[in-house]
Order: sequence, then structure tokens, then C-alpha cells
Amino acid sequence: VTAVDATEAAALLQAAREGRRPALARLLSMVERGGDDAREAGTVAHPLGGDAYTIGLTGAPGSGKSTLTTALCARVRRDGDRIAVLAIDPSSPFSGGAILGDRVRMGEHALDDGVFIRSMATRGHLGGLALATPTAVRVLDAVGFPWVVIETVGVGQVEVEVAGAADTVVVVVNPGWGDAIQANKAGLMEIADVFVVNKADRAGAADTVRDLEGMLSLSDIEGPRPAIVSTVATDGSGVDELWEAIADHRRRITEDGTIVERRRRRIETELSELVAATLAQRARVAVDGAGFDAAVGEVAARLTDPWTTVDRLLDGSA
Ligand SMILES: Nc1nc2c(ncn2[C@@H]2O[C@H](COP(=O)(O)OP(=O)(O)OP(=O)(O)O)[C@@H](O)[C@H]2O)c(=O)[nH]1
Ligand SMILES: [Mg+2]
Repeated sequence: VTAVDATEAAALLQAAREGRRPALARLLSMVERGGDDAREAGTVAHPLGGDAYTIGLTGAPGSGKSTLTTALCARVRRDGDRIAVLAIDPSSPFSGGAILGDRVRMGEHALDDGVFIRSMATRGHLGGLALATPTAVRVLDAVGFPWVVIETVGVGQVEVEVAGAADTVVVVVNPGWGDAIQANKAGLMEIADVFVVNKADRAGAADTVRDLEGMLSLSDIEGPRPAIVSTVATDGSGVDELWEAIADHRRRITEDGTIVERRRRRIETELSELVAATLAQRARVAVDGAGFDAAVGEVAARLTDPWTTVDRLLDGSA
């Protein structure tokens, strides 16, 4: 893979803005690779963004997130708006199963220029998902998608954080004893702006709604209560209501101004993470791989402490 320079990134972005999908796909691959490539893509995109509205969609594996997202795409297309979907780190990124599954499920939109769907897997490099996602959104924003859905599995701290860093956060649960409790444990209660009880064609949906209401009334989360919507994603039931709930939330945070605060906090988190990743990278470069390993060995052997070592690593990196 060859590095892409700033002129090339700008040319790719221009082409993507003119509707050329291969150019957009290449930009997102740059973001996935991280490092300098991600920086080039993000740098050209950043000044052109700011108009996209982001929806985070998270929940247990198999709860119907992708099916719901497909239904939401259809809903958005009825209004004539364009929509992009980032399916982050699908459960089995390398088997091809999840990605292929997403394609098949989202197949009804495959020929629609107004819908762009992309799976992203960024495990293993510095900053990973937490850094790649905001920059991928930046690119889609700059390309002119007014709606961007970020789908993550609601398991694992980073996945929950990534979906939680959206303008409206939708948490998907299913009927069944304990699903709401699991969502609570995974930290999804705190981030939800809208709850969806999907697979409402199965027994127990009303009980799950009650569980959620009960938990919400016991919680000490500030601000208005999240809406709870029941859906059957496979036949589209409840999807209009879900879209209404998202639109209501958007109206509310726009009117009371909290959207500005949300977006600022997001940038704050991103900057902290970027500083940490940049410093970690510099420290490693300053001492080369063997030097870093040697530093690890010295701390492990208690020849020195971690703080002194960090000072030394960063001193050499200025
Ligand atoms: N009965 C029923 N099945 C559903 C419903 N929504 C989705 N499914 C099915 O549930 C399965 C999982 O759906 P997905 O949309 O792939 O779920 P997901 O949450 O995106 O899954 P991961 O991305 O793998 O975590 C599929 O077989 C869907 O057809 C629903 O409302 N009712
Ligand atoms: Mg999915």
C-alpha cells in the first residue's frame, strides 16, 4: 500500500464530492489505515464538514442493528435525503461472514446512489476505532451526506464509546428476560437517547418496554427520559416511529443548544485521544522497537519506574 500525499487526498475528496464512489472508498481506506494517511484524509475533509447529523446505533450482537439501519435508510430516502452508514468492526471482520451479511441485507440499497454503506475494521493500530471513526464521519460529512449512521456492537468499552459519540444515540434491545438488564450492565443505559425494542414480533416485547421504563425511572440520569420505540425491523413496523423519535431528539437538542455542547465534548475527547496516540507514537519512534522493549524490560525488572521512563522516552522525541 502506497502512502497518499496531500494533493492526492484533495483530488480524491473532490472526486468523492462529485459522486465518485471509488474515490470515497479510497479515502475511507486511508482513514482505516490510520497514521499519516488518516491525517491527510482528515485534514482535507475537516474544513468542509459540519453539516452532517450523526446517529449512533448500538446493541447486543444480532439484535437487528443492520436490519434496522437498512429500514432507516429506506425511510430517509423517502424524504429524498442521502445517508451513509459506517458499520464499525462487525463481529467477524475477517471471516467475511458479517460483512457479506451486511451487504446482502443492505442489498436493496446497493444500486441507490443516495445510500453509502461501509464496513470498517481498524483493530490493531494505535488509537484504533476511537480515532478512525470521527475521521471517517468527517470524510462522509465533507462529501455531503446529511445523515451518517454509526453501527457498533454494544459490547466493549470502545464500541460503546464510539456509538455514544453521536448526535442521537439509539440503543437496540430485544424482548426476553434480562436483555434490558444486560444493556444496563454494558453501560448502554447512560448513552441512550432512544431505546428500540426490536424483534417485537417475539414474545415479551411489552415486558421489555416495562423493564426499560422501570430502569429509567430508577436511574439518576439527568435530562429528559429517552423515548422507547418497539420495532419489527424485518417488516418495517415501528420504523416511522423510530425515525420520529430520532427527529424529536434532534429538534430538542437543537432548540436547547445542547447539540453544541455534545459536539464540543466529542472534539475534546478526540483531541485527548489524538494527543495520547501521537505521544505514544513519538516515544516509540524516538527509541526504535528494540529500545522500547528494553525500556519495558527495565521497568519490569524494577531498575527504574514507569514515570521516569516516560519522561526519558518523551524527552528524546521532541
Ligand atoms: N424476528 C425478527 N428477526 C429480526 C428482526 N430484526 C432483525 N432480525 C433478524 O435477526 C438477525 C440479526 O439481524 P442483524 O440486523 O444482522 O443484527 P445486527 O445487530 O446487525 O447483528 P451484528 O452486526 O452481527 O451484531 C437476522 O437474521 C435478522 O433477519 C425482527 O424485528 N424480528
Ligand atoms: Mg450488523
